[in-house]
Amino acid sequence: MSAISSERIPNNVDLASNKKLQKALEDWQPSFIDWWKDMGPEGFQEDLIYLRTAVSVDTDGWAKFGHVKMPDYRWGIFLTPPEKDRLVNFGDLTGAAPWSEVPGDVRKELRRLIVTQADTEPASVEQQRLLGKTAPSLYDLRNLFQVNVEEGRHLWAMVYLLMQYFGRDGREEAEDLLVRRSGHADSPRILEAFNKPIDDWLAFFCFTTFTDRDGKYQLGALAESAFDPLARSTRFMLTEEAHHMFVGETGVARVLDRTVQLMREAPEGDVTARGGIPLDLVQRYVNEWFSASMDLFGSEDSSNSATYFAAGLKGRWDEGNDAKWPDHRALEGSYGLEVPLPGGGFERRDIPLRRAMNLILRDSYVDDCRKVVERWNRVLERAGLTERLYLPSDRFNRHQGVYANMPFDPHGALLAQAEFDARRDALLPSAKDYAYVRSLMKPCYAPGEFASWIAPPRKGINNLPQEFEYVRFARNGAAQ
Ligand code: BYC
Ligand code: FE
Ligand code: FE
Repeated sequence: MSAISSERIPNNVDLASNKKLQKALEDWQPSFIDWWKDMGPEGFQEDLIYLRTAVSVDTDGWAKFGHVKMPDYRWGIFLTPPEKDRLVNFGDLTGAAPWSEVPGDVRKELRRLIVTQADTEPASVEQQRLLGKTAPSLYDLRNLFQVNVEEGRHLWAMVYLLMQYFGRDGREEAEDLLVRRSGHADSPRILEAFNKPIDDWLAFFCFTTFTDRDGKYQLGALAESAFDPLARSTRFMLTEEAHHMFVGETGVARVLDRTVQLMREAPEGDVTARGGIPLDLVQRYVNEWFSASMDLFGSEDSSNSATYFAAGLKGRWDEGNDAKWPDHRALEGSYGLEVPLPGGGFERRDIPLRRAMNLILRDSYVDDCRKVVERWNRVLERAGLTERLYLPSDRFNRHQGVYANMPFDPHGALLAQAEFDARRDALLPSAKDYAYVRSLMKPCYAPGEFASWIAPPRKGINNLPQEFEYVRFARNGAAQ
């Protein structure tokens, strides 16, 4: 095992002079590497991947490109530079100085938020570990691995906080993060969406569009935290998140591009006859991953969220924007919501604002998702099609919150269970859909070539051409 150094672990947290932290990370690092080799991308650990590595937080340091083996990727620890005279800008502590240590009275809550955030990062790597075997191109293969190593770095970012600020129980949590497994019957990941399989690339693109975007909003809320190291750590993570969402959004757009092309070539024909993915199937995947990601915001009416907000742990998206949030304490006012009654029908509930913080954060997220769908629809519009994609209602297919486990249709109308069951396969991906999409998932590893079901990207990575060798296989013929 190599010792921790800034060469091995690029950092701006002065690791070299912090012996205790260094020791804790040195003890944890081999477990991380074992986990990565076991649960990271299967079959590509020896190959050279054209990756972007962050070696500092400066504009010219956070995106160094070069071919590296994934286990040699330098998972660094970075906080954005401290903001001079920063003040807490929401909750009971509005106007107070932020903390550089964890206060005893919110230690448990803070640890829990950090552990929950941390848990999603390795979970997503586990979910995606087999996708390399069916990559539609070297460009896509490289993007998958870029996302995977960065999620690994996000785990390091949270483990740093646990070890530096939470002592022994922080170290125990760090160990447990490498023990839980996505989808495991006895030891699953914490949040539901991170236990769902991602078995094909359409699911991967929907996940990176919708679930990584939950990451953006949760990280944005934590970036407001009164706990300054958490705020600065999540702020830097957000810079990497943009690429993950880019991979998702452009991935789906390229699927649409290809489908539209096939529809034009044979207007009467069925795109599946020519290896394309039909629009209604894409919609069902959108329905699945959008609704699963909505669940990640927790309940619409949540005393946890009120506690987090009041204590200064977790703010709103863009909390610093006074025009958008004139009242940073949010002690007054309420959020009206139509809540289903046990005996049938709905009642309007006025949720006190602080208890509605999950919902308020989720609204910012949904606005963002809507813009993505509008951009996807432009592909259809430009092709002269009348079909459009849409986001299902916030009531559809929910497993958390006030609409959980009720048979709503995508417009938000409550159906009889039997009717929902009869329509289910038109609303959510069916066994047949999965089988079809899987039948398309054949690897396409020749530089510059793309699988039948997806159009090439407009541009390569880092201004390189599409046919660049984004992955250099250690052995001819690649994945074993
Ligand atoms: N699944 O008041 P409630 C990312 C639990 S993604 C399972 O409704 P709360 C990434 C909840 O824990 C961003 N359980 O919710 C993306 C609670 O349990 P207890 C991840 C759930 O606590 C892609 C109970 O239900 N970051 O980074 O206000 C790739 C009632 O709680 C779920 C974070 O989530 C669920 N979906 O909010 C890689 C930020 N939802 O207390 C990475 C940190 C709720 O009854 N986490 N529960 O045992 C949080 O802020 C909050 O924990 C949540 C839940 C927003 C998730
Ligand atoms: Fe992440
Ligand atoms: Fe991400």
